[in-house]
Amino acid sequence: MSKKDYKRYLVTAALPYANGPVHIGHLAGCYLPADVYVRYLQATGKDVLFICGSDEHGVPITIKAKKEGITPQQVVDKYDGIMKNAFKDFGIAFSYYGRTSSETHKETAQDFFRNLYDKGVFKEEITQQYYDEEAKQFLADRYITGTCPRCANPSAYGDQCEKCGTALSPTDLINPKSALSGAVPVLRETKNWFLPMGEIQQTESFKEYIKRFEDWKSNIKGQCNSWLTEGLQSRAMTRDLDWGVPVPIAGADGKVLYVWFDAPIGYISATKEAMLARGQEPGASSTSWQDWWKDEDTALIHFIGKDNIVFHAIIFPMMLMTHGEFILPSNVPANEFLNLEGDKISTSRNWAVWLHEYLIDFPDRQDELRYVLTSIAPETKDSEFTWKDYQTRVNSELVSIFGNFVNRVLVLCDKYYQGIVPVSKGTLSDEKLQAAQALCFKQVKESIDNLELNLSAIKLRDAQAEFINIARAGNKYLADTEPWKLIKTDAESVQVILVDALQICAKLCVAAQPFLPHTAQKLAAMLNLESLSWNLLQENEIITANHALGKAEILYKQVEDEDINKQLQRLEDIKKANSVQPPEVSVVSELKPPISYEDFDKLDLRVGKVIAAVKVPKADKLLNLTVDLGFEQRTILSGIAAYYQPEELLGKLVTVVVNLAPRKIRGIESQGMLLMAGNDFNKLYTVAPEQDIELGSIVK
Ligand code: B3M
Ligand code: ZN
Repeated sequence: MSKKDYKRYLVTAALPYANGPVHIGHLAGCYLPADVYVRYLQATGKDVLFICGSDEHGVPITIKAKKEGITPQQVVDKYDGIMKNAFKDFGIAFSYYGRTSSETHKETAQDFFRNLYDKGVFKEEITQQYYDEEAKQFLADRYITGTCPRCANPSAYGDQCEKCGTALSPTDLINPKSALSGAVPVLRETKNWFLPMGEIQQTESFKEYIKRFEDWKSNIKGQCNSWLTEGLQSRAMTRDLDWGVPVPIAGADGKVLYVWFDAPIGYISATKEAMLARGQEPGASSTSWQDWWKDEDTALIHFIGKDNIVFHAIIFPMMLMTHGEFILPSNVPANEFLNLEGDKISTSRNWAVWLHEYLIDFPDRQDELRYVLTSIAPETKDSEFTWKDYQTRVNSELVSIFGNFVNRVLVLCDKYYQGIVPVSKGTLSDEKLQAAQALCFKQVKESIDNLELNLSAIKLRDAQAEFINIARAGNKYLADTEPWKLIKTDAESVQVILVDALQICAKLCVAAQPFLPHTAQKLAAMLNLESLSWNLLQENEIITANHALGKAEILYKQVEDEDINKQLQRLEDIKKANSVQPPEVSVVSELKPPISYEDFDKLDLRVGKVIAAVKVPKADKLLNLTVDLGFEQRTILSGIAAYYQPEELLGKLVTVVVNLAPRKIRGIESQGMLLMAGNDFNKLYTVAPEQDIELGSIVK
């Protein structure tokens, strides 16, 4: 970030679409890093507001509603609750979680739009859009399906073909159809309001703003620079749709704000609501929402996933900038994607670990998942979650290092001192013990320094690794000094060692807060600590003599093989279910012009049987078939290698055009042609009589 010390920190996490539950990819990519960072800022005594909420507009929600046969409002009501609870369960401690369907949001977004409109920022443009005359509405890109011009996939969408990945415009589709009514849509003129991003890109204030990218993560810089180099295009900030915030100007009936115009304003409206709620708390300080959004002493930090980069790093700042009263983001930490067991996480394919389901199988083990997800956070590149790795990290790091260290210290203190912290004499008797102590302190101090550094640079993976290093140093200290043996010969030194170890436990408790908030609470109770201020990390003595410790408890349970096998089995079942492909929607190809009976009668069609089949070398489409026609055997080359393995054809009855002039292909003479049924891009099937009849029979 450009400035070191801000007066306050406004941290936002992308508003998730309220059309599905939350999975580990969401958590790892955005909400967990935001939460870790916020908890760190709070522990250091910073004034922080952590804002999120449900994004309740946009086409995906209307599509979900159609699919489930309910209204968009019912969809968002359902998922808003589910998402909110999942976040809460995992300790994602938003100061406020709003909804973009709220009245405050509608007003805020409309005011914002009107402000830009009055300033003449938008360009009005008339464009041609598909319109469904039966459903009487314009169609969003996602509402138009048709055949992909690239790969002939018959169910491509107006914005993208999911089969070949090509980005499309609705007018690229062959045989476009409305997903609402099935009708063939017609092009109609419509007026919309565009943000002239190309022009804004040229302004001095924008050029000044993008200097900030220099300090940001390289994925942001990379994506933004490639957009900027290509030159930005104007983008419509209004849409012809009936679900969203109505466009608040005359002549815009039936139009709503573009979801990416209204959603980021959701951060502002949620801040307003948060301040309203805070103002009603007894004895609350009177912070206004404007302090958070309009004072240069506020750091505005947007945590997002990489698919949201351009909206947060370019479009929203352009909106804020043209409005003029708002601060611009100080940082936009974007993460890459998390994969699951070798495959992309996908809601539609149910390829995910859902947060609410995880908690059913692993009750009260939120911190274990938080820990693993931070360890593998996709901070600089895509990363992967596997259950095996989950098990290894929990068992060998949380259980064996951190949990084990804390437990040994507390159990020994209970055993030797009945849980009352002894007076430490401060010096160890023997040189070897002194060396172990010095080494431990050195390692702990280094780790704490790095931890702080990494946290403020938002390198949370490294920071968490430093946290574990503190426990590792503590563990080593115990292993090197063996207080359980020493107690018989040198009880005074044992007091020193265990008091040292207790200070390390207390530091771990403080340092655990951002990453493992549930553990930190538990441990604070075990150590009977009241304050967990981050400053304590720099203190030599956090726990003083005669302090009464709480009851020791096991922090983490071992993850057993059967725990993860169950999860792997579940994924295996999903994979199986997914591999059963639903039948593809077929398109009726255009009919050919009529022919006379005489023309048809010229064809000589006969029943034959495939008696040999081999691939044609270096021709991946061709099979070389020997077909028995009863009266003779023929060699026929057929372009069906993509649909049949040679051996599948052996013994099959087929229909052959026997009077087609022979043709040489790849040096082999093909003496006829097989009839096949189907669409080339899908699957072709042989055509045969329904009974095993005499070879050479006429087909007519
Ligand atoms: N709802 C996209 C998403 O959930 C979008 C983010 C809005 S942030 C203002 O990935
Ligand atoms: Zn395609």
